[in-house]
Amino acid sequence: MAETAAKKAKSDRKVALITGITGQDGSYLAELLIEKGYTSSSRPLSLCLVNGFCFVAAVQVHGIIRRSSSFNTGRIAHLFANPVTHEQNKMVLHYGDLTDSTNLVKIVMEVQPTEVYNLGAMSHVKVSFDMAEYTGNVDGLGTLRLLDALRTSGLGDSVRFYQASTSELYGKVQEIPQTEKTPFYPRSPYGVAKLYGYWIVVNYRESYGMHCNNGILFNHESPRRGAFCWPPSRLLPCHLRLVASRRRLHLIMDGRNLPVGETFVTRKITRAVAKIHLGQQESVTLGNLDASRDWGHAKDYVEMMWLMLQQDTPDDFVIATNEEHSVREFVEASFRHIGKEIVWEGEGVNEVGKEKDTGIVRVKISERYYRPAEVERLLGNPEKAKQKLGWTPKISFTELVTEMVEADIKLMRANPLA
Ligand code: NDP
Ligand code: GDR
Repeated sequence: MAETAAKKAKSDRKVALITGITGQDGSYLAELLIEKGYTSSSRPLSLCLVNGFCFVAAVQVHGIIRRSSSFNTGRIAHLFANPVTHEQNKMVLHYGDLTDSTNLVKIVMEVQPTEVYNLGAMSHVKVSFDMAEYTGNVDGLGTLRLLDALRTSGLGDSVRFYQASTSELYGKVQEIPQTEKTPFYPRSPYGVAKLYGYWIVVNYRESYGMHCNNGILFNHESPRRGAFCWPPSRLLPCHLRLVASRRRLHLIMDGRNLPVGETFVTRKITRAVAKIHLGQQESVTLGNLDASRDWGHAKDYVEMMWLMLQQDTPDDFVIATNEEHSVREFVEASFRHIGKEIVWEGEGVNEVGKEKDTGIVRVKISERYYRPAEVERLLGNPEKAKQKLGWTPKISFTELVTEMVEADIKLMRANPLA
């Protein structure tokens, strides 16, 4: 009987390990999992009675963070500030890196996770053209390293694995909307690295019977979407130089001039809208306005990651809203929120700026933000996830834009240098 209780206790253990916990999705996922621990009982650590034996059902979230010369834990700092999370050891952080196999083995041996969420990645598509090898190493081989650490540590039979796959796998349009069956045609080193990640996950599922899942997530955003934050020192390997010219910052790498602070387009737009609204910025410069994306909210999408790992059978799922908007439409919706009308003046022409008091804003277009190869359209059909996981996104496009613009206005008002 003691053995049964011990077995049951082990199977009731819910110990999650998250790579990329400091990122947008990692932070929302950590919150969600900690919350789940609370909801299973009125107390975070629940006492369960099985076959007359009493044991503690451990619900814990572990995260892997990278050592960096400046703090990179801003998105999860509030979880430390929460005494329940902190004092009761509900969230534990480990230094590690997806490029370091021995460290990954050490962490999984120590943590003995029951669920692993592999969200760690060099996640910027345009940057992946500049850091192609590194991106392949982290996003592609990193996935293999983590899977293999779990298998060689003897956790292959018990652990459930979530891989952060991406709509970037579809790349060049083969079919609209994209489903789990649409052929892949990645268009960037990032997409190609993630393609390796996708297939190695399928391979470990088929070869070793591991509970490995791919979430093919379409773009999802939030006020926590990655943005340039001063100082950018952690972006600067020693062979890069940071120089200031004409009051702009540039990175000089291999003699090439890179703009500092690559950020994702939605957050770039909402930050600019906030700054323009507060009179802190004159204009915004963007790249390809015609690209279109299926944008959802990160909070909705992390719930699905968890749902995938609660299924008996592992599988791959498209997660999307099935609604498509161009970058131009995102810009329009954002400026509409602050009551500004946009004049699209001569795309490719750079001499534009804000016309004060007219309520009109003009947007600069620069080739600097174009990619060597573009993904023109992404629109996902999440029917399978709806049917099998009972999942539907709750936050609409307009609500997403509103939340992001409002959050950035609040942020910039409090700290114009943010
Ligand atoms: P972010 O860029 O916000 O976060 C990436 C995370 O990965 C950060 O915590 C970062 O750490 C960590 N990381 C980077 N390099 C390494 C490394 N070498 N070893 C360990 N960790 C590393 O991404 P998101 O939260 O937006 O996305 C999460 C995952 O989902 C990523 O894999 C992304 O490619 C994928 N994805 C994202 C989509 C989206 O629209 N957001 C859509 C589809 C897939 P640090 O803070 O130190 O930089
Ligand atoms: P994406 O997101 O490449 O889809 O990858 P991003 O927001 O960077 O670009 C979306 C589209 O907007 C166009 N664009 C610009 N993009 C940026 N970053 N900056 C600009 O100024 C700009 N102007 C126009 C781009 O060309 C592109 O077509 C995101 C990441 O989160 C990936 O990790 C994830 O896998 C995919 O979404 C799904």
